[in-house]
Amino acid sequence: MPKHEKMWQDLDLDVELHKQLIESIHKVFLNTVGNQDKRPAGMAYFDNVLHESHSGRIAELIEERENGKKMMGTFCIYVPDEIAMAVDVIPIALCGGTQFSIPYAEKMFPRDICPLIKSTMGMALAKICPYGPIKDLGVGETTCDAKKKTWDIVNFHVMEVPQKKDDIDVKVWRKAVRDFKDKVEDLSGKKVTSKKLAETIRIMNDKRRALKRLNDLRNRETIPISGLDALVVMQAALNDEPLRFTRQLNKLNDELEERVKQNTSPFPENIKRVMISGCPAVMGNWKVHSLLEKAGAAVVVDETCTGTRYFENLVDEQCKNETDQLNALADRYMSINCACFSPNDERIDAITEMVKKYNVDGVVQYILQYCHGYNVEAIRVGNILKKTGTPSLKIETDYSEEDIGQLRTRIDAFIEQLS
Ligand code: BJ8
Repeated sequence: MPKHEKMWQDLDLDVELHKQLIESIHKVFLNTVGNQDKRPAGMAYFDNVLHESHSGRIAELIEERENGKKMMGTFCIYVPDEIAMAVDVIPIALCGGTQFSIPYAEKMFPRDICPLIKSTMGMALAKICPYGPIKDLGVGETTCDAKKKTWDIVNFHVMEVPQKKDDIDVKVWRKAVRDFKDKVEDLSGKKVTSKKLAETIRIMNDKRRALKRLNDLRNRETIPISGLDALVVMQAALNDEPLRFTRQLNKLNDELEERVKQNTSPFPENIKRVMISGCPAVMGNWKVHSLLEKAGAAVVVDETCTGTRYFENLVDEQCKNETDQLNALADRYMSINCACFSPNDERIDAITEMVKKYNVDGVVQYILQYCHGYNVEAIRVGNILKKTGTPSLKIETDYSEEDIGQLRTRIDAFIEQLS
């Protein structure tokens, strides 16, 4: 019996179907991430995080649970990991990025909801997600309609993310953060302390600092890493143990510094620099980054939740008591400019600044099919880019390979336009 098969059986997974899932993801990985040239050696670690996400990482989490920790599944970067970690609850993102599981979700869910939700729910319904059986708590949020209604079905704890950023909304969100603290305290039977919070805030800030360092390196004239590999790092960030992740990322960053000095890049000189802006691309989803870079562009920055929105803005580390720490946490998370906010001027301003900061030649607005928030906000984003003379392309797509030919043609034409 192959390694980990017994574990999957014990978790009551459909082992045969699970094998097909892994093969399917592996095939996509080889055709995208795996067939790039001049990859940094340090990427081997992050590739492995992806490969081990259903095996070694699950075994590790099971062991942690046996040692008294709890596990919490999340679906949005609005959930403040620091608070859970302060009471030994391990947060893991549950979002699915594979087409394989979508038909299983469509047996129950409407077809016309976003692939991220369908992919995740399909994995649970088809019994091929090992995280479902080992999670002690699921945490959702009120960011988009399809997610909100999904939580009612799967019985998640729901955090109220407001839709505006006025004073009253800040109060609502701070309360949601305090309620979340109560929830994880109940789950673990432990109390959040100011000392523990200070420790977990530092751990997560260090992780953000390392991710920012990676992003700054992508902004050099010699681009030392592909956008696709940077995406793999981001996807690993949502799954890996944070201290280990940060250590490995800093090692990779050191290697990238060296590559800049040696003028080593996966790209030719004067390549067109592109920013991706919009929806997250979670583990298993490498489609648009791969198409863009194969077509001859370099993705130098991602204005997404698998990009800058995940790591920008640190939590204030100077707060001296628990109340101030919780408010500082709430404030940092509320500065994430998700398209669920209205108005969302902060996101428009951030995009304008990033175009300049990263010296991008063009922006690709990446919209997951049926994500109405980002899709409608794309009009404002497109208008501001037009005003600043930045060429942009809006891509609305799912996880399937059906539209790859058509996307390739549009991307080729876009890159031609940048030249
Ligand atoms: S903070 S972007 S991670 S909600 S699931 S909104 S793609 S229709 S993921 Fe998100 Fe939090 Fe916002 Fe970021 Fe659209 Fe799909 Fe909804 Fe989605």
